[in-house]
Amino acid sequence: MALLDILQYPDPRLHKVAKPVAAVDERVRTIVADMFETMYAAKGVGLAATQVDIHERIIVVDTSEQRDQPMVLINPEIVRRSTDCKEWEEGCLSLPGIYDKVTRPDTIVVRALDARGEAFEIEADGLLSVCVQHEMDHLEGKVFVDHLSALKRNRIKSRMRKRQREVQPA
Ligand code: K1U
Ligand code: ZN
Repeated sequence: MALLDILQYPDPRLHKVAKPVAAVDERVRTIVADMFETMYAAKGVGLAATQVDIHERIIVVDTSEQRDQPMVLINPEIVRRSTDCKEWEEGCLSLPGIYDKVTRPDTIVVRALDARGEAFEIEADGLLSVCVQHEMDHLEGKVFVDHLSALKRNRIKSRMRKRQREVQPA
């Protein structure tokens, strides 16, 4: 297994649209294992392949308190979303320390392939629902700050750029 580098906003590669996985094989299972290692090490509850510069439709999540319920979603599709929406405070491993409120459908039904290539469907609510929607946005090249006003987004962009200059002086 390997720890992967997580792209930091505003890296333009975070805005690439991921391609469907053609076959769930050993190559894909290695990516999944590396993504779990990276997500757990970063103390995240989810990670999309886009964030580790792999532009394929792969998501890993674990929203359990014990961190013992890993879930893989390959080629995920939302087949149903509730009309009622809920506001949640979101974070992102590509924007460490930045949190803001985003409104999304409360409940979703998602269809995906697991790590064996078998199709499954889950109904998600609460943090799992928010997390899966946030990760599916990543696969579309969308970051949670894209849901905020341009004013807030530009402030966050400046903060991230300043932080990156301080870490890596030119
Ligand atoms: O995509 C990511 O960068 C992972 C992200 C998932 C997420 C968490 C919360 C709301 C929406 C999406 C994170 O894991 S952020 C960091 C985190 O560990 C966390 C934040 C809020 C609640 C629980 C965990
Ligand atoms: Zn994120």
